[in-house]
Amino acid sequence: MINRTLPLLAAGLLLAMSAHASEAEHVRASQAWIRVLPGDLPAGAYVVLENTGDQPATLRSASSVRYGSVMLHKSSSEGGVSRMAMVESLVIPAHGKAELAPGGYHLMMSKANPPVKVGDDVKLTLHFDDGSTLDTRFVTRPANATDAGDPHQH
Ligand SMILES: [Cu+2]
Repeated sequence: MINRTLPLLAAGLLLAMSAHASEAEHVRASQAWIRVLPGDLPAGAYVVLENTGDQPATLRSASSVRYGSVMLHKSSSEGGVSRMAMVESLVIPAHGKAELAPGGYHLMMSKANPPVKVGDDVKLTLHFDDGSTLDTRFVTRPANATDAGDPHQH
């Protein structure tokens, strides 16, 4: 049973993958930045993801050689208390966008090695549901930064 179905399954997956362009190919990342906090405190990463494709794209995770741990989180505020929860994925609707921003979705990064300083450029690799990836350059900003602005205009 297993011997017969596995090759068929693999062939089906290959067919499905070649029929559509990958999710990452349709996603544009902009305003990517990291809020660097002092010491070993985890840093939040924020980015606007735009999906130019006809199918939704699903962000699953991210990774970086500079951080030992990168997690997808969502902040929320209930009765004046702000909290964070891990989330499994973030859907970027077809011809729509999803925003990772302070107070909402963000990537929470810790175990920086070597430590990341304000002014460093950090490359993150965004991983999508279909296995495709998007390398994105994030600029680092100080703890008191509140939104992305456009760092290239200053
Ligand atoms: Cu977090």
